Amino acid sequence: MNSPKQRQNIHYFPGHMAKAFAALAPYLKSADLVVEIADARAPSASRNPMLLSLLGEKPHLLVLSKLDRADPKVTEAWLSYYQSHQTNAIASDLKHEKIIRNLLTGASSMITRKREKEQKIGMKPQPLRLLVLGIPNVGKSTFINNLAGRNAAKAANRPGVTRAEQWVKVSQDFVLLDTPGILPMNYPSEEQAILLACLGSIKEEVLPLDALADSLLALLRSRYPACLEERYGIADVTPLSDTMIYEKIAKRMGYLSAGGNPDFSKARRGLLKDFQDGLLGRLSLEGAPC
Ligand SMILES: Nc1nc2c(ncn2[C@@H]2O[C@H](COP(=O)(O)OP(=O)(O)OP(=O)(O)O)[C@@H](O)[C@H]2O)c(=O)[nH]1
Ligand SMILES: [Mg+2]
Repeated sequence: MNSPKQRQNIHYFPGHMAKAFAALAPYLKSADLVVEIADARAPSASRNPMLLSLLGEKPHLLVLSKLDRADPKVTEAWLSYYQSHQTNAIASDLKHEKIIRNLLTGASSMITRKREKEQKIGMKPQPLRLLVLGIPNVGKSTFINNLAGRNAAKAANRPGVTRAEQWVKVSQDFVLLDTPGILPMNYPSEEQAILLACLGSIKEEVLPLDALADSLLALLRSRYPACLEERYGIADVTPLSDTMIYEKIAKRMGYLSAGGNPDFSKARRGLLKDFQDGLLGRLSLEGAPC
């Protein structure tokens, strides 16, 4: 896990992200509210401190996406944590839940303030300008499509889908700016990079897949052994070695070599894919701080 080669591999900041980061300042200036999207399954690792450092006094709403994929109790704990740390935050299933009401609640004080200001200077109400940002694949474009009620922004389950900024008018109340996902330039820890790769926010080629699956397995063993047991028909993972677990996964899922032996590489890939597709249940990889 800690070989110098692997450490080198996870520092990933392609040119288009540098460009997108440099382009943010003027958009930020004209925005009324910054909506930062992070993944509810790893709310800390999926935030980018580099983006937050730009915000200054700008009103900010944190939206934890993929609520339907995260452990509900853990998400609740994160929301209480934010509430007690003066962070405006909501959690949502951006794919299936109409988030307009949620957003209106989260942004209500900002809307009221803007309307009061406009009224004072005799100005017609203008739509609130929302700048949507975050790391890749967290659901920024999905958030915009959800509000717009149409596929106004391209969204897909891989990092780097949005490549350029795009304004989308959503209603009389909101105009939104979709932005390309931007990763931190440097990761504070290897653990964070591993979490981001599990969430699909870093391209798969960037990390050694086997090591990634092993890290995910370690996390799942400690946090959600029952999910592994249920999905792969294992009675008790506790006494088993990783190799034995992969062997059981391979047999259960039919990941076998031509000779009928368990294919460990396929079993590792299968585990990662099952997590990414939500087939292991609602799991959170990071608990809220106490
Ligand atoms: N289950 C679930 N899937 C979601 C949710 N939000 C987004 N997704 C999925 O996550 C994937 C990424 O969504 P995008 O909206 O393209 O993410 P993005 O942040 O715009 O990604 P980039 O443009 O690559 O930076 C897509 O497959 C979405 O359908 C959610 O709340 N729940
Ligand atoms: Mg996008």
